[in-house]
Amino acid sequence: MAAEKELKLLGFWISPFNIRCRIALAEKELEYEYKEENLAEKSELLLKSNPVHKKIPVLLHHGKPICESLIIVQYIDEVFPSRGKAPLLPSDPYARALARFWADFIDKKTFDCAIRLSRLRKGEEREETKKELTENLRTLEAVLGENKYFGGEDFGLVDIALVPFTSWFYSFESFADFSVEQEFPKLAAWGKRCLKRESVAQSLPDPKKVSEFISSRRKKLGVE
Ligand code: GS8
Repeated sequence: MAAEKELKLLGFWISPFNIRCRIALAEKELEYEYKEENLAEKSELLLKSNPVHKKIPVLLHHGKPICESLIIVQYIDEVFPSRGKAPLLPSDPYARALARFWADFIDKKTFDCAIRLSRLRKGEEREETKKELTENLRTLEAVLGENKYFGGEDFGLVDIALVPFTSWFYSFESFADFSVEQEFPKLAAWGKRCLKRESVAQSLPDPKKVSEFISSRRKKLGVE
């Protein structure tokens, strides 16, 4: 299909934001060209496509750039509504608004907090950030409840927003001394359920590689 050949993703392997886009494209069974960026020396194409933030991921559709991972996932869902097993967003406007609210919460309250935590050494600030992260994960665990996925029976936007984070769970044990398995059994089980989907399994990096990457960054920052 011509439209599919016109999809190109600029990304970086470990980026949870990039992984979101890869999962959405895989859920829709779309073919695309993937270009791994060197973030220390960004390509002209990346700088031209995302001149505001100069960040990956960027999806190019017929050469037109779309930036910001959650916007990219929603764009893919809107442009290819009939592809894949089910839409990534529900049709009911209220349910859509809720999905967008929780995806935004994941960005602002979970990822941001985890990234900050990964840059801290042991001490008071680390304990406070860890507390903040665990409270936010507790909120998400309550939102998930007994559901299969965040939206109920169908895998969708909120799952895609959060699932790249599961490959960080292993690293928390080494740099933040806490076990997601023990503290958040529902989230841990949900993560394993998501991993059974081909789209997720083929997109998530090996948690040990993520841990090595985070550890080498911590060493560079002098916090390990
Ligand atoms: C975040 C993208 C981002 O942080 C999104 O797409 O959802 N809100 C955006 N991209 C990072 C890599 S992942 O840590 C990036 O491109 N960084 C390069 C830089 O800051 O120079």
